[in-house]
Amino acid sequence: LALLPVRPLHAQQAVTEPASQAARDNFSDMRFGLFIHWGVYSLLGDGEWVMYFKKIPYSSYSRLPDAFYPHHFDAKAWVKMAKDAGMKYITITARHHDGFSIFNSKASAYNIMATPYHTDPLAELAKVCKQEGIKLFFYYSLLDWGREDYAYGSPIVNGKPSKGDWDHYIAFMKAQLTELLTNYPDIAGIWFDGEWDRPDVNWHFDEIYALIHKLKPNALIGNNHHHAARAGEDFQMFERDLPGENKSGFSGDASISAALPLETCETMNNSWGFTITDNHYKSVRQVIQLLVNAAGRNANLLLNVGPMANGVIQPEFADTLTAAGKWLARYGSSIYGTRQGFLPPQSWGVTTARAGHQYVHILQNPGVNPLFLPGLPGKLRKAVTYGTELPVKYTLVDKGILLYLDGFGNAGYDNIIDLTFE
Ligand code: H79
Repeated sequence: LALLPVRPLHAQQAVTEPASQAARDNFSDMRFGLFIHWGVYSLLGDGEWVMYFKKIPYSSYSRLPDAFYPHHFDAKAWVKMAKDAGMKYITITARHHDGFSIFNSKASAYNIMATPYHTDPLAELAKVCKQEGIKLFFYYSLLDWGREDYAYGSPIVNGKPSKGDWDHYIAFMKAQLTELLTNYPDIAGIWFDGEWDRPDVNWHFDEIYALIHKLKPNALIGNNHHHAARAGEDFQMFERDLPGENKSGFSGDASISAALPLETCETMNNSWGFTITDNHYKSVRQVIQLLVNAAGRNANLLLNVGPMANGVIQPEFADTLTAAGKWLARYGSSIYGTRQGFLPPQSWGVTTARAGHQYVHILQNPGVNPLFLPGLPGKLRKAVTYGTELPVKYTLVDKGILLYLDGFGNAGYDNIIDLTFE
């Protein structure tokens, strides 16, 4: 009798068990997070791509760690800022494309312990996040401009290395991810970026994702590869686009995965890493509308700041975030824990839904009064303006509702109608 063929053991081990639905739901419920880009590039004040765009040879760039001493770094201050902004999680760059690890790593000497600071800021941040009930995610670059095994093919590395060692690079990343998931035991997930640099290689994501979920079954995995989500990924992100948009040019291939939590990442100005010349600060109105527009598309907003090398988050960011936090303290239940409401995004705004409520966010004057909303999702019990609880005049019609938008303000983010259903 012939034996039935069996799958080799190593292939079985690589099967990815996704994080639980509850972990994914909790992620969506948070709706607002702080993205932090911080590394030795912050010293140069020209963004995290400075090595690439200024064609800085790796041999020169790698002098930067010797000058990195963030004497004002205060994890408590960062976490407090995030909490005051109404944010529920933080995603910070553990290692960006320049290859510098801002954490204590045995797998690479090019890390924070090689700086005069000689202290792991991620350990401190993880401790404070846990104390304060903020979830912490690590951004992790797949692309590396400096390592020989990666063999980045650009003049910035003093000529293309003659040969890479891809297996070695994959093993290196697994070693670092193991550090990140075990040395910071409460880590909530990994945010990958940079895959688009090498479409020609096998990234071994089956093994990498399986490793992450083996070490921490409910760590959420996202990968900013600009395509539809792949097996083993727990959330889908859109860089500088709301789901369905493609302003960035990155989201063209990213059909929306209805099954997964969504996240839009944007930044407070036009830069990720600290950029001294970038004063294109988003206004409070822009930030709140971005958050509302994301929630109305079923997405979280991961909003970035690039702290200065000294560890300070500039007041132009912090003040706006504080104002957004004041808005959330008042209107948060129309955002946290919601999902896209009964209407898809409209020219005038969006709807969000939670526990018997539909929140109609009027972000700009619809130009018509009354406003017709088609297809109510149930029997309406009452309609009030959110916050004041004053009744909103309405007429139920055959196929929906006419809402009379009388006495509405012009701020563009505080006209919310709370519809309660039986
Ligand atoms: O971490 C932040 C950025 O550094 C990283 N993702 C966010 C969250 C990122 N920025 N850009 N990209 C990823 C893709 C960049 C592609 C390009 Fe280029 C950089 C297009 C033009 C410059 C490299 C050089 C690829 C094509 C030319």
